[in-house]
Amino acid sequence: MSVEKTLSIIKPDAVSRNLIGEILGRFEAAGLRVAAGKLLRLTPERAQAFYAVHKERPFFASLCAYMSSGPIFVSVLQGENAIMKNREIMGATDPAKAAPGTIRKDCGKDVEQNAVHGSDGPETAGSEIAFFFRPDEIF
Ligand code: IDP
Ligand code: MG
Repeated sequence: MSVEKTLSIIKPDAVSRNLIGEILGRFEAAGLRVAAGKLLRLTPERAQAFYAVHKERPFFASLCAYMSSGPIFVSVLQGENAIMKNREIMGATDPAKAAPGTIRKDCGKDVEQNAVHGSDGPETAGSEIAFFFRPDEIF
């Protein structure tokens, strides 16, 4: 194991329900540290660029509309094994299938509006962090 950085997004459904503190608290309680963070709103074009890997999926247009529908809180989480640890704390993509105690189980609305995003591997973590943060914004 090693100290890693990963990108986390608190999605519009969770920001609108006032869950930023609740969700960041869960990351901190699990030993992850917030190394960068900001509230912003994606344009539809920026959302399409962020989710380009999914552009052939049937839910792509709806996903990008949703992700640009309101503010999101983006952060860099740092810690031992941060990428997989974050995925475990988030839970499965579909809140209905996510394990008890996970963020998506407790805070997600449905398979699309599932409260949080987290990078799925070292390469995506690097590119997703660079999508939102300059090096001097990361501590
Ligand atoms: P992940 O966020 O758990 O990595 P991905 O398969 O990468 O899941 O999907 C990216 C995002 O697209 C999901 O978090 C969710 O918001 C949305 N999504 C995934 N599958 C579906 C679906 O079947 N219907 C609607 N939206 C979906
Ligand atoms: Mg994914």
